[in-house]
Amino acid sequence: MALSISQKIIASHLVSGEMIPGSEISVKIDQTLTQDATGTMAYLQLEAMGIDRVKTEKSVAYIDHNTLQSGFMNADDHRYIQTVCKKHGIYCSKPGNGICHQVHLERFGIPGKTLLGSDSHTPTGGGIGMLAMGAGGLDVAVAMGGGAFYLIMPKIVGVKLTGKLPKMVSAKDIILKVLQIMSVKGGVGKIIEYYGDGIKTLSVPERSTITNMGTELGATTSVFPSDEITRQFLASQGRENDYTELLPDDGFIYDENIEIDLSSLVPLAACPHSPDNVVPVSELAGMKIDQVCAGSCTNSSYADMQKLAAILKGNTVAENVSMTVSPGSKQVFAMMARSGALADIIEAGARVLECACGPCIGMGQSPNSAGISLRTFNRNFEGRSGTADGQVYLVSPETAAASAIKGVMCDPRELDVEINIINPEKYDINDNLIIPPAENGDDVEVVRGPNIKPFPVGDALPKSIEKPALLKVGDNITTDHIMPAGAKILPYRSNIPHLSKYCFEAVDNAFPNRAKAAGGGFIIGGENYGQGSSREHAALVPLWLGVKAVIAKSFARIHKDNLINSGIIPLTFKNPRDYDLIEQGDVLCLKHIRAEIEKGENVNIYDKTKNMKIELLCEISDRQASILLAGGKLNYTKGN
Ligand code: MIC
Ligand code: SF4
Repeated sequence: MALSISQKIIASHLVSGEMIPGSEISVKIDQTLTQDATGTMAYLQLEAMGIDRVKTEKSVAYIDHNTLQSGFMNADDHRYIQTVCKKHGIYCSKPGNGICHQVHLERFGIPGKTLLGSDSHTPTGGGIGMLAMGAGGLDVAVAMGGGAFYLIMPKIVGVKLTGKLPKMVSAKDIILKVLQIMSVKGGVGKIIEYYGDGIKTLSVPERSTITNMGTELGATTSVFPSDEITRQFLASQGRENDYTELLPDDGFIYDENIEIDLSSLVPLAACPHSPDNVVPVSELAGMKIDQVCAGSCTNSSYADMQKLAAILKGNTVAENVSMTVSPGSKQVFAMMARSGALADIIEAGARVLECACGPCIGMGQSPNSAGISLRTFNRNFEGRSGTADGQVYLVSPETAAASAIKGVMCDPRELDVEINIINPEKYDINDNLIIPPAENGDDVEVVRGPNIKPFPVGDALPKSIEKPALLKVGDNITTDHIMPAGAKILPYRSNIPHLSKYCFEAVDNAFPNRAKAAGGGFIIGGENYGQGSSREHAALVPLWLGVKAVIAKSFARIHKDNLINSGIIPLTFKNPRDYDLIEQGDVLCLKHIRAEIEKGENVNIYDKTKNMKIELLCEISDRQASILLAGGKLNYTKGN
């Protein structure tokens, strides 16, 4: 049988299940990555599971999100991560070394391997033919301990690229086009594989921009073949030995097909507040802008930075615009300095930030009130920038730089500049900020600061639950809505009680107190509940506030897993129209919930306020049912 690229990787890593779309499988994980905002929790869980030494081929902890140190909290967490890594066999990439996905691609990713990361943009690794997936920290901790990763076998969507990109149109415009076609929930339960002659025109950094932002489709992951271009990239990173060719078999038939002629693409922009709200930049041309931020794990490669520099060179950022540039890694940053690109960027008046996530996760650089901010990032969810009414547009580096100097949204094809960026034959390699683990961790002392508080662990599922509907929300609720990030809150990622004060802050700031007063209850959600980040805090914090179940029209993959891992039941409406029947405040009763989950039956909920019964589905595997019955994955793992 002809196999696709990801099917080949799955087949060679399959631990259980059959590769039938929709059924549960598990795969062996070769590599893991964590970042600090999810990593602290993942390592606390690793310790709680009693895992002495990681069993993966390579596990790396990156410190890239919480790099602002306006109190002791982040610095304490950095110390904790660095020491816990040293003890348990994990490499630690120090702050200043760069954004996890960029550094992992440069220094560690290997075609054909599986990578599980506690960050939703882990699929960046698909740019070199890895099966790279995001997951909650607990799933990553289990994988570090040698446990398999469970997922629903996805369908395979083929995106055939033909032709060649026109001048000033770039990889970002390709993925924005795919988002326009498929929407933010179009990729749920699917892997996106790119093929066709057009891929031969795309370098690894360009391919990785596409697989990175494939996350915004809700896809399990996105993958490019590993071919001559991959070999050249690995060779330029001094890692040619890591190369293996990985192509789809001739005659493989994709479950769905999309075809894009690259030569027909134009510069695109995702308008507020969703990455699939895509229009041609030309339609927005002339719109006055306030801020431009370049960087993030989507567009911070050396080539992206060189493009910015080429456009900014000899120009000045418009007086109404504040522009920031965050290089993706120390390697990129140092090479920009050596090539002179950094000087061109500084000279033009851009504000150069450290190589970290920075403004992408609201760590500084929030726009002015109602400010229009153009960002080369991957998410423009409402409030994510740190300014509640900020208007974020997602664009390519070319559009960002052109608009920065014009002061208005500008189609970069209008500029009179030639940019011809050639990827370096040899990148400058210096891994001095990657701390290897101790050979024998026994003597290493793990340092814990006062910011680290115990995390909540669920209780075994009771026979029945009667509680109020604490909150009713609409479609596409993101994890940024459920558990916001940003400079004010991120330092408390290892302090769930403190974080709980901000749960659903932008939606309804009375929620935390209401939940506590009621002794917990239910959340009612629409389609694609929990899209976006892998942060398990969006489950752990509701757990701490007493949330027992979320009843939604549909769920995003990682968040659904995180709810189950925390012992919160993810339920869907059998008839989605029943969503309209339940109102916030209704008292709901799951009379036989334990028995229903045990037997794998449909779940009935009684709305006592309305005196009616509503049929729900609990679409989970037997293994997930056992996790829920145990009150979450930690209890389940300890009990097995
Ligand atoms: C994000 O882009 O939202 C983050 C911050 O990288 C998250 C992880 C987190 O919340 O810590 C992600 O994408 O998973
Ligand atoms: Fe960091 Fe932003 Fe990438 Fe998340 S999306 S990993 S916050 S750069």
